[in-house]
Amino acid sequence: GQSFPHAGRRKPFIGDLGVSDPRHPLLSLLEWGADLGPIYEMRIFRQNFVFVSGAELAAELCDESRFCKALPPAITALRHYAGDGLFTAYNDEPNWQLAHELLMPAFTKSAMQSYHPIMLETAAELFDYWDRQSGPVDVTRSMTKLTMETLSRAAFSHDFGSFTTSQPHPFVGAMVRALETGRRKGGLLTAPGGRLIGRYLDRRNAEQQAYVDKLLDDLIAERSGSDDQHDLLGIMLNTEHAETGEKLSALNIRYQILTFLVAGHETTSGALSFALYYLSRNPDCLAAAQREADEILGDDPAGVPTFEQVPKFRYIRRCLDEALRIWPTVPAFARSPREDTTLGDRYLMRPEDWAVIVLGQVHRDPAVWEDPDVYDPDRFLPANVKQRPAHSYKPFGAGLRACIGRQFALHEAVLVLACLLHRYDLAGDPGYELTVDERLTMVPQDFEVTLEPRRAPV
Ligand code: MNH
Repeated sequence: GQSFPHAGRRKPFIGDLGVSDPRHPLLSLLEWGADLGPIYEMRIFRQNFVFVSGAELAAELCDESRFCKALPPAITALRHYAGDGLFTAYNDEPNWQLAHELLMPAFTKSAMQSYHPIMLETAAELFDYWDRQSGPVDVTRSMTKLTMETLSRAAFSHDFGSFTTSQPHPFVGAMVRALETGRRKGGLLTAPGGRLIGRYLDRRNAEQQAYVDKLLDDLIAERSGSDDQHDLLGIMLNTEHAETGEKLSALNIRYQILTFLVAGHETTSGALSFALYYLSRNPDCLAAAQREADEILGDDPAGVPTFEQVPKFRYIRRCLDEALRIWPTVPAFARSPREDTTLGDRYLMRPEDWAVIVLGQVHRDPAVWEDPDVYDPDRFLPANVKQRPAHSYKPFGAGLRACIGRQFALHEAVLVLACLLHRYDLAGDPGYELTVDERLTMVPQDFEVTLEPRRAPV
């Protein structure tokens, strides 16, 4: 007997379909659900979606003893591409446990040591690329080239040549289009005829997907038989489970690589881009971040941090944390109860139910965040973090199924911001109004900065 707040009049048959712009489902949700919190529902055809936007209910859903990851239609639709890879696997699928155990060591803080030189080299290539351009640079496009290169080099030692061509590598386009199809299919699954349209979309997309799959399968085949473990692919090919001796199959390795590429590049690119947007709008924060970069990196504008120095950019890290608060680039994740339970002492949930945590709303819940729309990196000073309730900030998800690439993303993003701010002064176009592009993740759209070298090389 629970009833959920709901806006406006629900239409017969299509339900709330009209309020959700299929090109921007999450962005239209942020608007539509703005005043409905902390829990509300949307019905699209026969499917009920329950959304949680309040920090208190979100914290309850993050309690791992009562709830676990759920895979709503938008994610199950991706299984066509990513199968039982880490992100799209069901909690009880054996390959999740196996891959999680084999790959955790490759994503620890100390494992970042081996990716550190790759991250530095890729950042240097981006700066060279910028130095050869004239005029303002498109921030998101640049950052996406950077994160795509870093990830493909760290994951399977492949260079897509992003900085030597003006166009992105065809693989990137094909991959993004394939996944875009998946996302659209996810929105259709509950519609009458949705499965049919979904199959049509898959057929139309089959060629793109075959190209992506073949490129990855060839890469995997090339490397099997060799015992080198210098990248993620090497680790996946050559590690076996300590007790059972099991290894990942070639097909599952392809799913994992595609997962890392997708989960790992646009997300980090968006985080970097939003941070640069807010820095360009907040001169005091920009000055403080540059001061920190200069203190640690010294006089040489081309100075780079050692591995051990990266965690010392405390202020720059806070700038990033705050950007991910206002614009979490993975905008939502879903949770299901392990057993029948009552959420918020009111809403009965069964294991087949799920609720979507809308991070963009939870991260701006006025009960937790003062002036939630104001960019203020000092919210992440340790003393302030300690005062907030647990689970009020979850850009990397929760529990066992939280982001495995968190350290990777943070190490890369802090390192790149530090080098960038040390090397350039940046100015955004004062007339630019932030528009957010919703792809698989959220990124700023058409945001440009003008870069000026800060001083002559020594
Ligand atoms: Mn990442 C899961 C956010 C960078 C690989 N990631 C998640 C989840 C969130 C998330 C949220 C949980 C989703 C859910 O519960 O359904 N990830 C991010 C953000 C960034 C990010 C905001 C960057 C900023 N992620 C990365 C990088 C990689 C990566 C970089 C890989 C190198 N993420 C993953 C994988 C999972 C995941 C793999 C699934 C983990 C699992 O379920 O076991």
